[in-house]
Amino acid sequence: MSLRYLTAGESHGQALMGIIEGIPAGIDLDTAYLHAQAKRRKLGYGRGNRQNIETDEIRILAGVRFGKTLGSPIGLVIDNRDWRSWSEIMSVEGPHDESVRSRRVVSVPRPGHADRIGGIKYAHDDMRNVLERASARETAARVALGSVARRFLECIGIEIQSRVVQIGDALDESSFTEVETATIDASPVRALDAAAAQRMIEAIEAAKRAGDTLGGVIEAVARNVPVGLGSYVQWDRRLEAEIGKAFLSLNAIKGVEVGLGFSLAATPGTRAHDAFYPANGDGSRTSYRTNRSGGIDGGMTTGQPIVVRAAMKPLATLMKPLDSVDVRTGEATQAHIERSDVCAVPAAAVIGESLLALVLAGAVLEKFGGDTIDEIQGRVRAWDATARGR
Ligand code: EPS
Repeated sequence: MSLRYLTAGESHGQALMGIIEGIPAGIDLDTAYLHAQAKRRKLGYGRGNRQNIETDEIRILAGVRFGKTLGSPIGLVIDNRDWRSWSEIMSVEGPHDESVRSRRVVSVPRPGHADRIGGIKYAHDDMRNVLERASARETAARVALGSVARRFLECIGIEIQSRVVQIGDALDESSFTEVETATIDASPVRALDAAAAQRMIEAIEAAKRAGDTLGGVIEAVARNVPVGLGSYVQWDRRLEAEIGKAFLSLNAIKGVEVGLGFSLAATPGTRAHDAFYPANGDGSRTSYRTNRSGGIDGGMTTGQPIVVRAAMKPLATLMKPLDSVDVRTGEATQAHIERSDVCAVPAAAVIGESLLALVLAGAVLEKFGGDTIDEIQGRVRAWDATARGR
């Protein structure tokens, strides 16, 4: 196992935590870098009030000394500022006052959320015990870990960006050309096309007025990825499988595609693949003119940009709630209303960057190994020269 990581923490608990092991020694890393990344996840039109409460500052508790990674596990903490309002309800030792136990109890599950099945599975009568961990607040920790992975990938020249392709039925049909990340971050919906952005904002406004929520499609791209990460030799080493798992692990994601993905199903073979052409001057023996595969063929990176899209369903917490059942009485009622976002698609896109970074960091370590960043940089350079000659 080259890279492993875990998160812990409840949405309104004291803090979120993450541990990542396998990051090589010798990488410059500080809290300012991580905080700059974490703040990007808070961007986006359609988020709720919670984003005004949290600062998502990341504390590095382990694995870094004098600004450099040690090669030991890196431990991170993000304090929940909202904990101040929840310290009794979410207390570890309490309740100190029995009346607290009944406060903010969730007994009516939200359709589409983890509430009902989580309550059955873990025998919780109060489904707050489920929603606190099922909450997408957890992604703050994943982005913290993903930002460590991103810092590692930067050291070998890999760059990762994201954008929003669709919110509700508002679609941005432009292609993901090279744009500064700051420009994309400046769009409240992470759309490249200004007219599409306006339509997305209007769609979110309309959903908000209707007590509704909206999903959409995100896209993450990794550029300058070495050829040959992943493998065809075993099912669980195919890079697309790893990417699919990572993206489907993100709250509310229901579909993932790489490259032209689902639309390839309706495309004839003569127009579905990326033909090879002779050298185009970058030192490689063959070149591409298209990237329909999204940078992966046979479970391995082709050296072209990796392009991943994921479909996010609308958030399950609705201000105009769906029909549900009170699990205490068995009676029909309306689902629980919890403060929430109208649309979190722009945030999901930023999180997608971290998910891709974590997958690629693992794949880089598997191919190039190494305990120090110097070793890995040397191997990547040597491999690049070898691969170009083939
Ligand atoms: C979330 C509900 C909202 C979101 C939260 C995810 O939180 P709250 O119930 O405190 O208003 O803001 O997302 C975050 C806090 C975050 O940092 O992304 C949910 O139920 O999943």
